[in-house]
Amino acid sequence: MSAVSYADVGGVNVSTWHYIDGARVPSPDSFPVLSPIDQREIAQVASGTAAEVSLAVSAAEAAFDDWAALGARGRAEYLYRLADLIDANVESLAIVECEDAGMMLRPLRAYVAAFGAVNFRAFADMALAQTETGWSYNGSKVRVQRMPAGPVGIITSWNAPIVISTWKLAPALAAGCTVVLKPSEWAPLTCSMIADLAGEAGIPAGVLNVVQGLGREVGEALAADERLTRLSFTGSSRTGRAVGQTAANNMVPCTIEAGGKSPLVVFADADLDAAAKTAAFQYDDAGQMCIAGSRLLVEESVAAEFLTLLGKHTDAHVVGNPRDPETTVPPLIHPDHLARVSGFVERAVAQGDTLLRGGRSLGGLLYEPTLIKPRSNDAEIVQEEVFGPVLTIQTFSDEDEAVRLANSTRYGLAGMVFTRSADRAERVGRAIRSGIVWVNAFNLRDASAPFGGRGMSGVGREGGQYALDFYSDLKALYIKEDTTYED
Ligand code: TXE
Repeated sequence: MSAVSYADVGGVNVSTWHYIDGARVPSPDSFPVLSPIDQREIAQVASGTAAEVSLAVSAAEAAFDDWAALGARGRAEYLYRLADLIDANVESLAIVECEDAGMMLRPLRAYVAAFGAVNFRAFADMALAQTETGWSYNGSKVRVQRMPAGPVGIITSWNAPIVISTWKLAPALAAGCTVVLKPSEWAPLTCSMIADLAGEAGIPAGVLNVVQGLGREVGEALAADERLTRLSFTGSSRTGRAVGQTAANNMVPCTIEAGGKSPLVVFADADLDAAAKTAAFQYDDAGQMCIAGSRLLVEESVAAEFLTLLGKHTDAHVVGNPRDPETTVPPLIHPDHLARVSGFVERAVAQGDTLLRGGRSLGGLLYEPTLIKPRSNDAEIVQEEVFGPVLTIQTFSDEDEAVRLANSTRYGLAGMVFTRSADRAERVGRAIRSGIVWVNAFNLRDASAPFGGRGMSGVGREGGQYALDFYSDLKALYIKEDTTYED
């Protein structure tokens, strides 16, 4: 690979080598990173192999005992410093995430990039607040202890790299684990910046390692490394399955966060304008959100009115360059992904679904906000995750049918319900089978709450104590209270 170990991305220098044992490490080969904005090559990034993965896992293994021994208080000092450094570098992180992942610069600057800091502070605080429980049992004291699990592997996706990587890194590090992170090859650059900030925060060498490269090479080697004690994955259901199988082979607990096909259910008694506004918001980030409510389910009696309101809010979207503050629908991540998204729409039309709006590429990787009325609930466009600015709309006649449709896919990450009835909110909120339900809201995220899905949406829960427990081994320690031992 080239001797140049950094790329100039929008005026920000980003290291393109791996970060292993506190140092930058090259590989013989590299892969190109294209900006979704104009498909220009913005970096050549070190393309790792099993050799670099092995080096990184060795470093994480060697660093583990000292990091674990620091305790929650000692680790929190480092994590707070890292959070402060992320805050101090929000502008650079925002610029690079915009160029690299095509995410909108305005929200990145305003709050999205800062989520990295929010995550490190929140999980450091939660780890500090943990207390050991204990009680007397049969002449002994039993105590439940949390032991950091060991070195862990984290594999992340291209959408929202800062938010998703720190959402996993923060609880792992706060719990006392050391980490090898493999970012997505389609948007690997801000994870590299976070590694540098971790170094600047003084986090000891080997505690946080980043190996860049392709899924088939680095992802597979990382998942298969038997020295890892946990695997945490965000990406497609298909890869999630493969990672889960490898984890099962090694008897390693894993969390898999694999997107969804979440319902957004609108009852006739809802604030229809608010519901339509939230429905149109699902086109934000070009629909590349795992929690997107991409299936609109609307009570028949208000469907016409809802469609008009949805049209009004969709008209307000600006499809364009994510650097432009007015843009709300940025480009899709990659030409392959554009082909995938438009393929879904073309097949839907060919199979007899009705295109109500959009359905065209707008040049580059831009794609129109698209609305489809499927011919049946079995249609591919209803059942499969598109991960683009494509929504379907279906109607229902009563609450039972709404719940049946809401629960009719293999996924189960999120659900949204719009109603003014508190009783219905309770009933339908409970009946929707998914990891999260928002009533009259969308994307409220408390770091203390569980996050994750069922079925093809994944395995396990992230967030709060659930994440800290995942990265810990629970131990029941019995110590006899009476010290006079019999023999
Ligand atoms: O996912 P992949 P991609 C969905 C969405 C999208 C589709 C494909 O529908 O269109 O997934 O996205 C690494 N062993 N979501 O291609 O391939 C890979 O390098 C180990 C949902 O990005 O699953 C990357 O780092 N690792 C979603 C990560 O896995 C492997 C987020 C995810 O890649 C590997 C993104 C292998 N064999 C996409 N192959 C969400 N849940 O939010 C690849 N990887």
